[in-house]
Amino acid sequence: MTTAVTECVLKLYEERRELEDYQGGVPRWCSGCGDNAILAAVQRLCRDEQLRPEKTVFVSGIGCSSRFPHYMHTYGFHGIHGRALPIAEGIRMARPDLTVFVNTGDGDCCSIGAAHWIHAVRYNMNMTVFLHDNQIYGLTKMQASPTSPKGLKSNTTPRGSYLDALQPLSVTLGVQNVSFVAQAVDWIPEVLYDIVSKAFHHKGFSFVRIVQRCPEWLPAQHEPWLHDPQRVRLLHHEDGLTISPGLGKIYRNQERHDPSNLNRAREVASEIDPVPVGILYRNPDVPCYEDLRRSPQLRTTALIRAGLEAEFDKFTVWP
Ligand SMILES: Cc1ncc(C[n+]2csc(CCOP(=O)(O)OP(=O)(O)O)c2C)c(N)n1
Ligand code: SF4
Ligand SMILES: [Mg+2]
Repeated sequence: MTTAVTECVLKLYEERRELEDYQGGVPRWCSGCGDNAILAAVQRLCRDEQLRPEKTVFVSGIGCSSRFPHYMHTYGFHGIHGRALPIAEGIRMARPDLTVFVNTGDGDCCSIGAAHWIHAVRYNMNMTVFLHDNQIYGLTKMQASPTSPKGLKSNTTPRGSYLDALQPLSVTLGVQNVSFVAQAVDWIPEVLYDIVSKAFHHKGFSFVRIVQRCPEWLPAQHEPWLHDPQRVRLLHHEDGLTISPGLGKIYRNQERHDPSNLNRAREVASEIDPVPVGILYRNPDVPCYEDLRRSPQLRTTALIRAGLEAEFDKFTVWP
């Protein structure tokens, strides 16, 4: 009997998982929403890496993009607006055996969650973070976000936004201990997948800004970039992206960029047109906070109980 059960469990682990095995509920995003392309790339990654759903968790805040965990057939935590990163950090500390992904919007990450973002970069915990940057608050129906372009008319900026847009790549690259920064656009699936995969394979805080279309509130915003391949500059390098011959024929605007060059990465980060796409920076040698902090002893139940008893004993009033 026991052997039969063991065989059954082993078979479950050995069975190859297909794309459908990672697909959760039917996405409720608008048609043409760039979130759909990001979901497709991430589900493909899970299939290609044969990630175990019960060992994988997607964490998000609040926003259209933050509905992501519902559409993955893995564990998920649809969190609190702006708090996806601290939730993910808690998971990393408590459950180092889990693979952690974060999906966060430009409002979620760069506005209400900005303080958490800065510190998460510095802590460099091992997780893959996707910033779905549609340059607007989508879910709450079109308020300007920190990454909205200057002059954008929205519900909160009827005369047009007054300030230059915040550049998420520049901010991230300015923080101590930054270890991986990349930029993708939702409309080039081949490159999007490649970047998602490179980010996943980096050990540390992998930050991927994805320029994401929101056809509902900003239908014209990305049209010029979409229709003119010259306005996309592909960054390539043997330690970064390699461009396939087919893609190279369409996207001829290319730059050889070494991802270990932080100063050049910072220059590239502030460019908007042409939009740079690729791995801007990677440093595999930055230590992860959870590795620095984790006790070398295993956190067994007995050890945890002994620690708690010792704490409680400090407050004992009876002799
Ligand atoms: C503490 C708190 N403040 C405000 C809100 C309202 N709210 C929900 S989503 C959102 C902005 C969403 O924008 P973004 O993060 O860019 O995600 P998108 O919908 O564009 O994917 C806001 C302001 C909230 N849910 N909680
Ligand atoms: S409102 Fe915009 S971001 Fe939200 S689902 Fe629709 S297209 Fe996507
Ligand atoms: Mg947004």
